[in-house]
Amino acid sequence: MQAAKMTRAQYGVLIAAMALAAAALVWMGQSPDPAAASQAQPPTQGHHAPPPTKGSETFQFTYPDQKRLPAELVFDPTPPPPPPKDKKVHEYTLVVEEGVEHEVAPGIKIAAWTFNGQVPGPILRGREGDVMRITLVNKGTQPHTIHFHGVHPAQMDGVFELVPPGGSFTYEFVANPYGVFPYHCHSNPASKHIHNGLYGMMIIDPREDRPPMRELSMVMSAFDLDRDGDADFYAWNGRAFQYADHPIDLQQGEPVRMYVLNIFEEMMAPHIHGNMFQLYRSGTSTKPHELTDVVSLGIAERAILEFKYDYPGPYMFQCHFSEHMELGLMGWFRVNGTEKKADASPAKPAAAAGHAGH
Ligand SMILES: [Cu+2]
Repeated sequence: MQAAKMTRAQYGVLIAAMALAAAALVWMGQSPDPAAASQAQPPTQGHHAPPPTKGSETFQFTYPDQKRLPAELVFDPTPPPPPPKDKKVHEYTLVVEEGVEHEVAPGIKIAAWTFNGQVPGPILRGREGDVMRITLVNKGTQPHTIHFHGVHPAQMDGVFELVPPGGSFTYEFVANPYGVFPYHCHSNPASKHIHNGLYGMMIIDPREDRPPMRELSMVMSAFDLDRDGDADFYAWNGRAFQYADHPIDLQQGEPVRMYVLNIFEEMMAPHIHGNMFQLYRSGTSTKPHELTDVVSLGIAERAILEFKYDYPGPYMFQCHFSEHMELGLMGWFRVNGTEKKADASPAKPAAAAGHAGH
């Protein structure tokens, strides 16, 4: 589907089609029938036209009662803290399951393949020079693996040693170098295993901690529900618009460190509004490479963004590819003033309607 060229009316058709497709997916446990989806009719609502997408201020400020993702489903963007320096072994267990219900947008549920029941998988954290010991338990019906980025022996690379259904395998390596890394299943076809949800972020801290800050981690991905090669939803941390429905509260002047990873097979361009950030490409340096407000990340690329807001108010953070933003890759920082506990909920703009994302 060429969602980029859609009118609002067509977007309504898309949502209806996706709802039907997702229902079929859940019921049948297999790919939905595109023919059935194409017969779906747009929802008949009280409005004369379907609401604009959540990527626009019009939606955010004009349709406050629009269906939102339940708060309990929101992916906590706070990574685990840096590990204590005397802890030399960092152990995790990742359980793979198939057919886990995952709500990618309000009411749109897919049968995901998951690490520990979630998309993306858990945020793993260790320290340079320490041992990472990660056990994969395969509760699925087909072989799975974990492939980590970073330096490690070939037999820990998660490509050749397929873990059979009912089996387990422990990956162990010395974390090297420090930085931000993806991990994902590498079982064939990897495109299917990754797309279905088997991916996550690993943070390796330098021996000397980075300066303490409020930390956020964000995995950028997308979901192509009918597998027609064109993604239907894009997301920060696995659910479209979740931080639009539930903004992230920050404090004026509070230093923030955001770990960002693009795991999808398109270019992404994370961008924060009303601010600039210090960019640490791949997180492999403690000295910033650049002061900017947007960075392009190809597939599997990642970065650390450090910033603080000088002024209170609502600020969008988004992927600068407009289609990605309009289909879910946007959210809000609600920057609270330090002087008094100001109500920083998004004020209704007088003339900003429709002027989103720039
Ligand atoms: Cu797999």
